[in-house]
Amino acid sequence: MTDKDVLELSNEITFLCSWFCPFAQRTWIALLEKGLPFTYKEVSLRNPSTGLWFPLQEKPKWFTALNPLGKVPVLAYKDEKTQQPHSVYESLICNEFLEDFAAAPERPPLLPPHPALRAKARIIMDHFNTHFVPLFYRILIRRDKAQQAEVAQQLEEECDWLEDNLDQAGPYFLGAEFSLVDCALIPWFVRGYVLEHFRQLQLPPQRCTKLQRWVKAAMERPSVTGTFKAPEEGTSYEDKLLEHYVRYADGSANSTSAAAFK
Ligand SMILES: N[C@@H](CCC(=O)N[C@@H](CS)C(=O)NCC(=O)O)C(=O)O
Repeated sequence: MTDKDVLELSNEITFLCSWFCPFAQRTWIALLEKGLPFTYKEVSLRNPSTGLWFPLQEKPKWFTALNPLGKVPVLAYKDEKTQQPHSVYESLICNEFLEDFAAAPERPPLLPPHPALRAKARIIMDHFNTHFVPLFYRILIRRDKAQQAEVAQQLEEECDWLEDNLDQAGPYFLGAEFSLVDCALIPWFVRGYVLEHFRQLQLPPQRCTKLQRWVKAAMERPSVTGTFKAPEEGTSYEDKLLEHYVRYADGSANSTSAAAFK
């Protein structure tokens, strides 16, 4: 991290990300789908010597100036006409911003045109955020086997909810076109093997056949595979992610997600 108090912004979007973060991955995928030029900037959220997450007051000022919550993702840029600096944070809001910002005929839309279908997309993303996401962390954080089994069942029930809301024909969540819903949900299925490794839980369950087809199709999308970047050259993304989640699974994670989803 730089000690400078201000991050110099340009007219091109600067994307603040941490390679392991599923929330930031949502926005990374949307950026790649839109084909927008952007500068990737890795933010180090954990102290490399202790492995512990930096508390808010120890994060660099340039970073908290762009997001007072001290979290990734952040999109920051200077308006071309006015030269006013802007920053946007919270992954789902970043993605909606990109949809508005890059609304041009040559950029693929990531929401359907019909207002009711756009609303449905938002209902699915909101439901996933408030139901599935906390359970993903909770099953890793819980130490007690009976509690883990209870959360596993809740996660499977959430998959049933997704299955019921998935388009019949697919292959993407809302149908033939890849959308913000795919961007918002797929990062947690990219991490499916993490739950299998630490909790022997296979998601989606066998019975969710549409969801399984969706995971496969979305995981083959270049915008999704384009985000599978290990932090160091020559290391495996999958192995590094497993290392990252050890701290949740052994109870030593001090991140805000670990605290929020206990
Ligand atoms: N609700 C936020 C969550 C973002 C988030 O929790 N990001 C994590 C990294 S995966 C973070 O920056 N954590 C910093 C911290 O907890 O100090 C969003 O959707 O963008």
